Amino acid sequence: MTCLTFTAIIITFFWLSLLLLTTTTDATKVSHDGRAITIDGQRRLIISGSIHYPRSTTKMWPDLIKKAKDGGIDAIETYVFWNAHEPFRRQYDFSGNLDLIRFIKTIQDHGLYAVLRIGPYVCAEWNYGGFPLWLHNMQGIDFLRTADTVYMNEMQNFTAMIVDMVKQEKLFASQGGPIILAQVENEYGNVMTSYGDAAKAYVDWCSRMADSLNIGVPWIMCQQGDAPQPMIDTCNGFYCDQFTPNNANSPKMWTENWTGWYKTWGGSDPMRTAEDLAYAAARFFQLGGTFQNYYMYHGGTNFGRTAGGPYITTTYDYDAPLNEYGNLNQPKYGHLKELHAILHSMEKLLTHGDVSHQDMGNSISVTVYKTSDESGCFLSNTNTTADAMVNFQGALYDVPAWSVSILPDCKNEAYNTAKVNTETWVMEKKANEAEHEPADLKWVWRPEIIDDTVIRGDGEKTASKLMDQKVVNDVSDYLWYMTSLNLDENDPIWSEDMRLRVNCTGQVLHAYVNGEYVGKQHAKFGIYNYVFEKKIQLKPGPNQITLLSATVGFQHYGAKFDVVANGVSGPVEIIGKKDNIRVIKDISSQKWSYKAGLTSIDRNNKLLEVDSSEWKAQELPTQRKMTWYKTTFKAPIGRDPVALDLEGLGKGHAWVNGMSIGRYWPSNIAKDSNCTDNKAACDYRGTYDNYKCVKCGKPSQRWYHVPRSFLVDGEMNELVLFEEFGGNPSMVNLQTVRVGRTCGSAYENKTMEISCQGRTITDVVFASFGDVRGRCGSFAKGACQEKNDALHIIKKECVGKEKCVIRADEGVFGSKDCQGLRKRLVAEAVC
Ligand SMILES: *[C@@H]1O[C@H](CO)[C@@H](O)[C@H](O)[C@H]1NC(C)=O
Ligand SMILES: *[C@@H]1O[C@H](CO)[C@@H](O)[C@H](O)[C@H]1NC(C)=O
Ligand SMILES: *[C@@H]1O[C@H](CO)[C@@H](O)[C@H](O)[C@H]1NC(C)=O
Ligand SMILES: *[C@@H]1O[C@H](CO)[C@@H](O)[C@H](O)[C@H]1NC(C)=O
Ligand SMILES: *[C@@H]1O[C@H](CO)[C@@H](O)[C@H](O)[C@H]1NC(C)=O
Ligand SMILES: CC(=O)N[C@H]1CO[C@H](CO)[C@@H](O)[C@@H]1O
Repeated sequence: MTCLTFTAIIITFFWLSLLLLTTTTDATKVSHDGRAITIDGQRRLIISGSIHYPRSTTKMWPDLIKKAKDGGIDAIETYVFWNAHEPFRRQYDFSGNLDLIRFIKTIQDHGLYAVLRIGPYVCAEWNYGGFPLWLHNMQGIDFLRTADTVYMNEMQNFTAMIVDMVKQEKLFASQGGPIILAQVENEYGNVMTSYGDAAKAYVDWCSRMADSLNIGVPWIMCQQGDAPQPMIDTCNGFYCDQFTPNNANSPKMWTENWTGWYKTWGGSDPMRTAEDLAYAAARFFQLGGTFQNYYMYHGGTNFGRTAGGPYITTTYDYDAPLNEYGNLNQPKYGHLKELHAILHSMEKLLTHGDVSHQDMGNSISVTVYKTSDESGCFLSNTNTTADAMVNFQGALYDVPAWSVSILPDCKNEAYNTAKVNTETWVMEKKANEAEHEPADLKWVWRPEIIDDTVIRGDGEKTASKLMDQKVVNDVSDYLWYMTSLNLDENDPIWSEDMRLRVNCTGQVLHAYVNGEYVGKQHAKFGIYNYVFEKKIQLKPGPNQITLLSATVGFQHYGAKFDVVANGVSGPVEIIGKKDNIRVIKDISSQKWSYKAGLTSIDRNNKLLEVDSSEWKAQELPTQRKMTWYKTTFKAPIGRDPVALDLEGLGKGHAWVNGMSIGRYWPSNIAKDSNCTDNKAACDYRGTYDNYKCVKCGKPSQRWYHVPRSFLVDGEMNELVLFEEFGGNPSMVNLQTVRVGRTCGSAYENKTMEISCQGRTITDVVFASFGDVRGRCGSFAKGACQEKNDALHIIKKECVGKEKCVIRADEGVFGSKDCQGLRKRLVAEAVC
């Protein structure tokens, strides 16, 4: 061996080992045992939060993810939205807020893990559950989500393509990326019995197909009690403490912890208290859970036509820890942040410790986690009304009803889910300081051109039957159904009293006869079929009958939801009445012609240019149907998020600088019998459901988020509205959303923080230390009170500052008449 070769070998060896070293150190090995997900062999306690990338903007992503990280979140979970990425078969869109790779890289840049729920059926209150409509319309397809070869081929094609894209960017943990888990299908277990034997074959196929994609990290299937190995079955729900996975080797994982609930048009505003959400999470970890995901951590906005339902609103706020605008939803955010810090501090114990449960009666139970060198305890009180003093290992602990106390050392209470030590922010909407709105908004208008449809009945295609809106129209919410009815006075239905009756499964129907508007009707949320019936005037000879059906999001959930009818399903009938006898003529199978969409919207719901001469400034109409309105405005000064107040309008769609901010429908008022005006007023105790704490009596949605990135500072911005029902734009205005008041709260010996999101505290209007009653906005001193002037102390400490922190210290405030009452320091400040 010569020296030269020897050196060459050494050098080669050096480079080779360097190469090996870089590839091996980058890769993370994700696996699991029956206790937890393991990362590089270590069991981990993982708290995850859902943020769906298309429900915000690329500009918002870094801030949302950073806030999630600061809130103690370890992983960001998202679905992948098939119909957004492949709107037309094999034509893909990953631009703007659909840039999935950029979203995952943003998560990676913040040092968080990612959970990729590919589905590609996603539910998610998303239009058609994420399925593209072309899939439904493919030749030879029967049902989606079952062992149907046409469907399975397409599903595999999309799933494999997403996996390939992600692999190419090395984003799976096995490649050094942030993705630790992936999901195939979604809550199929809830509906599978409706698909018969094919269902089991489909689940097995999903599992094999996913497994064959070799992603190097575990796959999960949520709500799938029979998930085949190696798929991990996981739980979704408001509570998952009682859940047991289907395999001893699968950890207890909660993939959807509903932080609140979604809102529907005509529905009320759902709220879930911070105390109850923290209770659900703490109970889950008390009873052996090690992976939990908040659905949603940031809900965001259903821009464009992405809302499903039917009837899901444009806002998808979800009462999540980060609100629709990206602001902290306090106290929920802060109260959970504290919980996360304590759970993380107990990671080793919760993932390795021996567990013992002790039932102490009257719904009190104690759980001890113990390793050779430490122990940690949970004291829970699941009684819905009775607070308890729990005598545990010689000490007394105050555990309120429906709460969990965590004692990381089994001695000191570090956290109780019902004792909130985080401030409550009351958000306010502020007028646009850049101009005097609404007076400064100069509107122009133009009618939607409808003569061709309502007078002439001109369509783009014809059929001798009524067609489903999914089949004809995937370009907008609107489909025109037009037919000509020839009548003579000898026709059996000819009479003084003739009516048009239409069976509908679309959400809204407008009817015209011979160019005259007959009326409209819409269904209520949860009711998919309704009958439209109105008196009409017909004439001898041809009569033009025109129906306009409008959808408000396609169904996204339920067994075989994909074939639920949408549109004028029929029959369409003319009813005549002679001598009190009704004669019915079914005109469903006449020749109908169809026209989809509106004149100036393209197939992606984008606005087309309209000649400026078509817009009129004179005689601005109000309460006029099918009307376009346009105005320009100056962007509100500053960086606070912007909301568009659409009070006064009926129903329609809004665009800012050509970008859709979604459907609007402020005339739809929330009617509900189970109302609580204020979240603080709603009792956190007892099992939560989506009817429990709701706000009613107002428009379901009056304000619409206009992302800052849609606006141009210092220049005029354009707002365009398509008003379908008729409304009055004179009250429309822009506002900014920010903290208006804050109410600090801290139990004895905890610290109270009040802050104004970067602005200064201008006044303190209430302060007390004792058993304070009421809630933020209406506090009152209790029977037990402070001795010293709390208001004075806090004013001195806080006014003029951005933030102040004060300990609820008996030594500072003093107290009288408290005999064992639970004391807290409370202050209400104005920003
Ligand atoms: C998806 O189908 C197309 C043909 O329509 C094919 O070219 C492509 O390779 C398929 N992609 C995957 C990932 O299977
Ligand atoms: C809750 O506590 C009350 C009062 O102590 C008691 O009457 C009730 O039975 C308890 N409920 C449960 C489910 O333990
Ligand atoms: C029309 O709708 C009504 C109400 O949903 C229903 O009772 C009736 O059966 C429907 N008619 C047909 C022919 O579907
Ligand atoms: C009120 O709440 C109950 C359940 O608590 C629910 O069954 C009912 O439908 C709700 N009423 C309305 C109008 O939503
Ligand atoms: C607060 O701290 C004081 C002094 O350490 C102690 O005497 C008191 O019991 C504590 N109160 C509570 C509710 O923990
Ligand atoms: C079974 C069930 O209700 N699943 C729901 C879980 O929450 C998501 C998001 O709210 C819904 O899409 C599912 O329908």
